[in-house]
Amino acid sequence: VRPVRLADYRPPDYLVDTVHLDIALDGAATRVVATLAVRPNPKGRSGAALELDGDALTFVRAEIDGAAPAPETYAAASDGFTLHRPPQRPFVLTIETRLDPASNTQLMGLYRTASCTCTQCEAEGFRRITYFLDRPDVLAVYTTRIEADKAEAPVLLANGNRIEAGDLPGGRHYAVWHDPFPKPSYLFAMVAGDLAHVADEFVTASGRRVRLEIHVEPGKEGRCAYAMDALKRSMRWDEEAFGREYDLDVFMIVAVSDFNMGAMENKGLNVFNDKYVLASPETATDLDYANIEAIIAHEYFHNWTGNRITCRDWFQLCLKEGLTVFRDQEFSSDQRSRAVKRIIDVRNLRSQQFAEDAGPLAHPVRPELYNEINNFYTATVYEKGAEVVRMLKALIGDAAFRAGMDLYFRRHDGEAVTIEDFIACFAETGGRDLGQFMLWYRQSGTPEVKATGQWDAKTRTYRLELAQTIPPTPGQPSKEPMVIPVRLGLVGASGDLPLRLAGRPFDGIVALTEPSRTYVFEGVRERPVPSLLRGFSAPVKLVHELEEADLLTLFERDSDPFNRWQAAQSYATGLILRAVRKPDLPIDARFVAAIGTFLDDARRDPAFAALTLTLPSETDIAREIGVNVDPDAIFAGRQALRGAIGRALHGQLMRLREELAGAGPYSPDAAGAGRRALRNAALYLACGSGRAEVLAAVARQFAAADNMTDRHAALSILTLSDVPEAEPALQSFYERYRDDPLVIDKWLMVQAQIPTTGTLDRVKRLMGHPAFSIGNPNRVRALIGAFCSGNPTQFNRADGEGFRFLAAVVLDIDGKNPQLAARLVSALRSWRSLEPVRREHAGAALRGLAEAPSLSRDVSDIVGRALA
Ligand code: BAL
Ligand code: ZN
Repeated sequence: VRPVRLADYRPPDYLVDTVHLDIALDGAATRVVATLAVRPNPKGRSGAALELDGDALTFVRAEIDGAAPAPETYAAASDGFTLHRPPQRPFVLTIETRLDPASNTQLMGLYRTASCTCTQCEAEGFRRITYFLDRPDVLAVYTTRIEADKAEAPVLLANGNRIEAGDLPGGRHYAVWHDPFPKPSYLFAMVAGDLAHVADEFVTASGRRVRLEIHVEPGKEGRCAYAMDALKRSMRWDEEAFGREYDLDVFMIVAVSDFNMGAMENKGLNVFNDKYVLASPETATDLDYANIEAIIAHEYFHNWTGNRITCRDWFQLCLKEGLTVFRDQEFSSDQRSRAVKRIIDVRNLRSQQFAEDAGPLAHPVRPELYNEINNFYTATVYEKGAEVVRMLKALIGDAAFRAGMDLYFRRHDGEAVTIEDFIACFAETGGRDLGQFMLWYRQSGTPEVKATGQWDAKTRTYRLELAQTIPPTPGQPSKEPMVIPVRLGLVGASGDLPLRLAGRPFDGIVALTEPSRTYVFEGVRERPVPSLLRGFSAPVKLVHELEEADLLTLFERDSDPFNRWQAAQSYATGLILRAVRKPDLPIDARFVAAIGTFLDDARRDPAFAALTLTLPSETDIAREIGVNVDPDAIFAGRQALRGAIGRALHGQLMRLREELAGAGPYSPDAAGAGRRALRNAALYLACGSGRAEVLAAVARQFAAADNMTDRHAALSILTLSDVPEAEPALQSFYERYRDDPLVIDKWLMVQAQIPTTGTLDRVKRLMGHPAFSIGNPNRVRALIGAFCSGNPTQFNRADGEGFRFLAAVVLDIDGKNPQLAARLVSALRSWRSLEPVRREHAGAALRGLAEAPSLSRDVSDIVGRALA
């Protein structure tokens, strides 16, 4: 396969102004007639052939301006349609193709899911529906006519506004939709099926009435209320925070049960994985609710950042994704707690993106080359992409950032643009050169910032040296220094010290632009503890020389909540690392005592306290160790800390849990979720004591819970603790929710994560369970994804069985759904950091995959890069 390179970008030779699609659903003989108004692009090559993309298409016929072209003037194959010498004037090209949505197991293009026939086009699925210039810089106005059997598909939806509908002979009917906003083909969508819906209305700031509809499988209408509420809050927020109004008469969401991604922002017709729409207290956890809120917002926000202004080419994916993640993070911060949201996002960034950036799959936020674009919907493009926008805002300030966004919307509305276009807006409003800042888009790898500080009592100065290094990554052996915003303060005996830097009051942030630099803070009257990278102001690894006593100072006194949390995490990480290296040493009692003191005050901010009580994960510790990782030793080290806390503090933890017991019915709001999170974090730690009365309390919570958050937390504690109470709980959970696939996913997931040797056999057994289906991405991710990415000791078994299992499953799935298969392989992205025996097994599994015949481009790309 020839890679696609950013450097090779050329404007299209032809443009398409309008697209009329006539889609007649008829089982395996579904007919698509596309009528395209084509014209030569003045910026393209004059006289060039018109080469339309296609993928697995069955060609029926073509017409140019209403007449059949001579056979020698064109070529039609399943993977493309070429017009050798197209007219050098505007012309109308009509092409008919035939499809069978039911046999489309890739879930790209037009496919069947339980309740409907639907589409997924991003990134390159439109070419599986009809031949097209399937690239984001070809923007057209779409009119879509859908025809189907009325009984089978009473609901017919497409982008835009519905302009016509009616009955047809033979029990059929049709609808015509028109989207006035020019869009790239990846934003096309249609849905036809037997769907129920809930409707609402939103009045925009300028008084436009917008009809809101959420379409779901009949019977699921009662689970849409939270998604609808989140949608309305998102619409209001985007008006208030960014001045962005919605622009069509209707905004629709369709929830489907077979979906490769979380959701898709098609213009006016978002298609969602049902997991991120449907919720009720009995079936969804607080985390599910928070995810629904964030993803509903994310897809809605794409209407401006992605749809109205889109990407010139797929290398610019972060232009819409990084920015839109930033926007949804800000939304959730405003709706909930900013500090808590930041900690959750940084935890996720470190566990996903830092891991990606440290291994063979590392790539820049804006890659310069790809074999398969589907493999670049990554934590780096999304999450690091969002961090880059956050740094931009920190560097130029809130007002210039908002002005830059306004300018971006004004200048580029209706266009397909690049990161350079985006950044130019902020260079203008911020009045500064952002050339060095662009390195954040070009250089991969997590920069390391080393901090060394010295207080001079005589001169009352504190010298802080910051030095940056960026590790080599695939294709980038050496790096240039980046611009790194470091928010910081100095903490003294009674909190933050007032500071001066270079004779002026210090505004709290420095921008490190050189390999290293020393800052001399003046007027520092006592020995301070530096609080660096407050709010996690840059996606870097901070290396400092703080001792445990300093960490305790920050934990207790830092004005920055992120760094209070970070201090506790760093302390706990150090203790676990020590326990991994010297399992016989007792756990440091000072930390346990500090946690005890913290518990006394934990009620003040339960959500924050819950995060503080959440120990660093096994993957966090593995990342910290970096080389020769032994997941069993890490598990044991982490358990040692959990056990020490549980044994010392179980009484206090259980009392806190009692005091926080809910009053009144379940509500998914942030305050209620925070209380439940703290209660369950306390229960998990207390259970580390192994005491019978704690275990009994977990079992009672499982049985008596009035909401899924508490029931699921209890089940998870039981299964993770490998106690006899786990089996009956699993059994009863299954009986209770057997007809609810999204809840059964939780049942599959907790079992896949049991950290004991029988789990691989259990996972294999569950693959034969009637609740499991290898064709459904949610089921596969819940069972196989959770095992491979969420069970470090059992996936990374020293005998290599976990890796061999993954390879076999990937081969099986690859024949049906390459995108899903490729996602699973990325569980091996850190394989080189394992200790030699496991590393050898993991490498062998990857090499076995590489040698398999007829591997998809998706899987062979990941495997090839992982082995390179
Ligand atoms: N554009 C793919 C799904 C999302 O990021 O919204
Ligand atoms: Zn997105």
